[in-house]
Amino acid sequence: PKEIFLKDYKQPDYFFHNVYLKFTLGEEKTIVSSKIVVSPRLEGSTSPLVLDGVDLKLISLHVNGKELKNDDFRVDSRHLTLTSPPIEKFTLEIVTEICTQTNTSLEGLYKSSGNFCTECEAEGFRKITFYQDRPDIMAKYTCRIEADKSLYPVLLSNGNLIEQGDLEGGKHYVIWEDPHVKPCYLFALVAGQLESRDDTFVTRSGRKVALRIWAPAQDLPKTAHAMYSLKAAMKWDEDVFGLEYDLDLFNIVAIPDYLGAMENKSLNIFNSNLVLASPETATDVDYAAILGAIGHEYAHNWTGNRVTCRDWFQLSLKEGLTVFRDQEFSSDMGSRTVKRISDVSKLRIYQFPQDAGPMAHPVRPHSYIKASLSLIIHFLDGAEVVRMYKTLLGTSGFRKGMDLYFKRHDGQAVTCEDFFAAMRDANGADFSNFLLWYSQAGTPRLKVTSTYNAEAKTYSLKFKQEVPATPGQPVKEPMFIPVALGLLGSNGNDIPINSAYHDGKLEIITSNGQPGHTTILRVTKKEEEFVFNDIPERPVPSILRGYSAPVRMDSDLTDADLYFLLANDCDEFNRWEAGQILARKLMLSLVSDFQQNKPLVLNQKFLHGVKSILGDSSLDKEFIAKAITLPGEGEIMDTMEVADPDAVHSVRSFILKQLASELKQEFINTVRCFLLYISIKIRYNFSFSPFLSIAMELVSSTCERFTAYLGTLEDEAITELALHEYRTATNLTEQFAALVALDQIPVKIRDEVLADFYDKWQHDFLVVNKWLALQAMSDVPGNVENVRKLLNHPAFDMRNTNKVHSLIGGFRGSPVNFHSKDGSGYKFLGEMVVQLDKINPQMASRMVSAFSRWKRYDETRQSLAKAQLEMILAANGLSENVFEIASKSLA
Ligand code: DPP
Ligand code: ZN
Repeated sequence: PKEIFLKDYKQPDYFFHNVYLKFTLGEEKTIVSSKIVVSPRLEGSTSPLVLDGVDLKLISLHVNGKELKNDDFRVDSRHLTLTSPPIEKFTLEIVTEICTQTNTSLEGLYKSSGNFCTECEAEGFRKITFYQDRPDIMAKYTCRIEADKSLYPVLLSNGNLIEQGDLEGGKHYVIWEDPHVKPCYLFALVAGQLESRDDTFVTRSGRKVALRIWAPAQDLPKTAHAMYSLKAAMKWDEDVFGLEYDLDLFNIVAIPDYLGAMENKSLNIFNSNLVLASPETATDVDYAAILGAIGHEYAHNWTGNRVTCRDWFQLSLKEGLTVFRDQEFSSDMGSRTVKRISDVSKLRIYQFPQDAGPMAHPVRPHSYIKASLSLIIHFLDGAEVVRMYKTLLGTSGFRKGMDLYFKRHDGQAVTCEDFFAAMRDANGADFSNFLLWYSQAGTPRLKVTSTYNAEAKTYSLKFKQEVPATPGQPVKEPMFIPVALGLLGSNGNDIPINSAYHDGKLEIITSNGQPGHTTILRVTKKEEEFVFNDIPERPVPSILRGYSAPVRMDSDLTDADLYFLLANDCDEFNRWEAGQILARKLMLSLVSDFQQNKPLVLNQKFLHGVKSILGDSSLDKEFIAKAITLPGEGEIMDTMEVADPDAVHSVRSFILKQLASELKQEFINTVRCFLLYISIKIRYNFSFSPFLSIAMELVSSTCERFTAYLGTLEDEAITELALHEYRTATNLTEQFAALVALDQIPVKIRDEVLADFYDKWQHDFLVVNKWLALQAMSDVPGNVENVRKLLNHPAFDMRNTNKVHSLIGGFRGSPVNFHSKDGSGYKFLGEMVVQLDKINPQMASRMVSAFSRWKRYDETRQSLAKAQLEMILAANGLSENVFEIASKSLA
């Protein structure tokens, strides 16, 4: 496999202008005819024209209407090369045959549950026809589809439907025309038996847009929340960014077996679980995921589609920006603090560990083997970079930058520098070394120390930063870190900050529209000091408010300072953060006790902290749930020299158990109070009101978290309580909450209840997936055997991404059983990767990445994991996807 480098980027030798595609969809084979208007970039160019193509059978090839002779072109397994194409504008016609029935890669054109659909990002279009499959080739598309009318009554593609009619032999055809230029990765086609929920949206300039959400007929009732989300997203983009939708039709399709979601122009395609929800079966997490996903793909219409990426190294240009935009959308639709907490937790769980391991790469990578691989990488870091522009420039400065970006680049394929330049130029901003956020890998460490001078009434903060070495980048430069800061006085309020000495110069400080007296400091050097004047008493600093930069911070704050922030900070994010820092410190010190065989004792101050949060009726319920959630085991292991899954798991379980037993009454009261909300919901049987429904779901899944707490008590009474709840539950949410608790208890009743649950819900595939995931993640000893059994259960299917994700992916996320010291968990995952790679390399590569941090563990686990990676690499016919991750992990 060949590595591709950013520095080798070259402009294409040929441009494509208009593309006419014709699909004749068939059961045995599909014929794709394309007619492309081509022109050389440089006049008189004699370069060959190289087209990408994989798994295609070439039927015919014409240039300007004349069939090409054998010595005018070459075909191999990856390319079709025209050795000497005309030196002026010409028409290229290619007919190919593809076999969609055997395509299980979920790329290109394939069949899913009897329907045809496409996925072309990153490089799937080359599985449809020969093409210059790169995003900087932008063209206008017309697409004709012919198919059997009874099997495929609905035929969709991008843009506007301009013609349709019947053909002989029970067939029909449609012609779609997309007036906007686009790269081929945004092409889409869907054909099948689908029905739509219809609505309309009138844009602020009066364009009436037809909205259609397509799904199999029986699922249509579950699309209400998706439609609500779509309309909200369209309105939000107008209100916040002045961005209007640009066609008269917007389609969304829910496909049961789809990898994530895709922003194809005017024809977004989603995995069904990102579209379908009903109050009976969805939890808050599902509702929020749908809102976020629909918001995300819609937001791409401008950030990704109207302005796209020049090459796949620039993926963050559209993904980082669009993830940021969907985060903002969700924040505006619900609680900003709670959303920020979830996003930062994800960053810590997924991004930071990756950035500290062999797969570490900058926001914009320097090289890759397989372009589609970068798609599995989270874009949370890229979104953080975009957020920092906004923190530095303020809301209106950021908006000015966005406006200039669209003014300059609408209809173009551009780079991260272009985005940076628009932000800078629109604001006349001095960004010094900000671009390093794109090119340096690794999470910066920021150390902060403070001193108060009572006589001079000055307060000093010293910052020291370091970016750790990462593969291929041993030496790093200091980053530009925006630090949002507040100084709390003893009354808990912010002390106004007016001026500071920085670099020996007096700087006047303004608060830039932030809450309280928050100030944005620009930390740009390896070491740097700020001295604040007129500070009447020793303050408690609230540093990195709202998590203003994606760094790992150490400070000299005492536990007393942290408890003070937890109680008083006007920045709610930092209140939560103070609690997390305390919990992390507590967990790490207990881990060390555990390793030294000392008895574990829970700090009473911590217990009281949790108690006071549980009992604080003024706090938002979701915030309470976040605040009492301990940092995850992965997050704690990530901060250890040698990760010790046994110790971390024992300690976390110990704390949960202590809290649950000492605060049993408080937890039960809280659960009761939540259950009350749920029963209100059931009693009044609310008709669909999205806000209310979201609020209710939030409450009910919060309740799930509490019962999980209680489930850690192997107390018979709790088992009884959970069983009682399970049996008397009148809806899924309640019943599932009880099941979550029972799932963690290794007793016979567990199996019976799980079997009973399946009997009840087997008709609903979304619920069945949750049931699979729940069992896969269980901490009961020796769970790998249960998971192996489930592979043969009728509910499981290796070809279905959602089921693989739930069962195998779920198991991979269980710290106890995956990391089992007898190697059984690693062995299981190794076998699964090899099997899965034959069916779907993209899914296999997602699974193999669980091994990438093997060096973080003890020697026994290291050698067990290494053996699995070596076994995988030795497998016959390994895909590039899995090869890239497995080989980099071993390097
Ligand atoms: N571009 C796609 C998305 O944004 C990646 N699957 O969801
Ligand atoms: Zn995206």
